[in-house]
Amino acid sequence: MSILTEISENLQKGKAKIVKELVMQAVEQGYAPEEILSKGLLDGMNIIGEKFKANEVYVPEVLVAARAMNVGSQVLKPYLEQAGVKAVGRVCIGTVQGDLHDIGKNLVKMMMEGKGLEVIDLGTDVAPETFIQTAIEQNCQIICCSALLTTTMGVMGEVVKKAEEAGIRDKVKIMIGGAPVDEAFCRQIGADCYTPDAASAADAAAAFCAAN
Ligand code: B1M
Repeated sequence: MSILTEISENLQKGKAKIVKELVMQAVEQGYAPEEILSKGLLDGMNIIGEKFKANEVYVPEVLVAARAMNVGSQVLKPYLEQAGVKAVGRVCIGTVQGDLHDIGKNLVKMMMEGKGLEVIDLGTDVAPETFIQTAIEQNCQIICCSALLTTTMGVMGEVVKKAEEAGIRDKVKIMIGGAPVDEAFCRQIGADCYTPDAASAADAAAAFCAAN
């Protein structure tokens, strides 16, 4: 069994300590950090997601797998960052109000930092006003919103509205993402950019900051 498969399987079992050790070993063996992330950690998390959907596993199993995912991601973080260049811009990121899912948001943050962006992490359950206030006070070029629930994705539209009301809409880009979100929704709420995954979000943000 390859070490990436071992990472995936141990993540699914929620074995955070073993996942941490295996990720370190994979780095030492010369696997690219992006490959460890996608074929090890993300693969395991996707399988858990499918099992959760099919009621084959329940919230506690998902939680321990998520913790193992975060522990493994933390090990990879400096290696992903090594590929980055000096800060090309500043963004704030958060999971929108009512939504506590933060694994995808943390990955986006990590990838953006890997691209040399300074990222202010507002955490989860972030009110639209907090995104706007942070963007103004911290002079952010981009507000990044993540949502995983169909019941919370609408909050992203509120962020766009509040940015308009605060008079910063022409100064700050609004990027959105998360499983229930797509390009059509992005256009519908008047946000600037939808990307389907963390890597393309980081590319889009870095490109925007470099051009402005
Ligand atoms: Co939740 N959950 N969950 N959950 N959970 C989902 C999202 C769900 C699809 C599961 C299902 O039913 N099949 C479902 C939503 C259904 C819907 O809305 N249509 C769901 C539900 C219903 C719930 C609860 C309501 C369950 C309950 O209590 N009855 C509850 C809600 C709590 C709340 O938020 N208020 C809940 C709770 C939880 C846990 C706490 C147990 C846990 C979260 C732990 C944590 O995040 N710390 C959890 C998990 C882990 C999931 C699943 C299994 C996995 C989500 C995940 O982390 N995926 C998920 C099922 C699934 O997705 N298959 C599910 C991995 C992550 C890397 O992907 O976040 O999509 P994702 O990020 C991707 C892209 O979307 C993108 O980049 C990442 C990859 O590169 N991306 C962006 C994300 N943000 C971006 C921003 C960008 C750009 C790209 O630009 C700014």
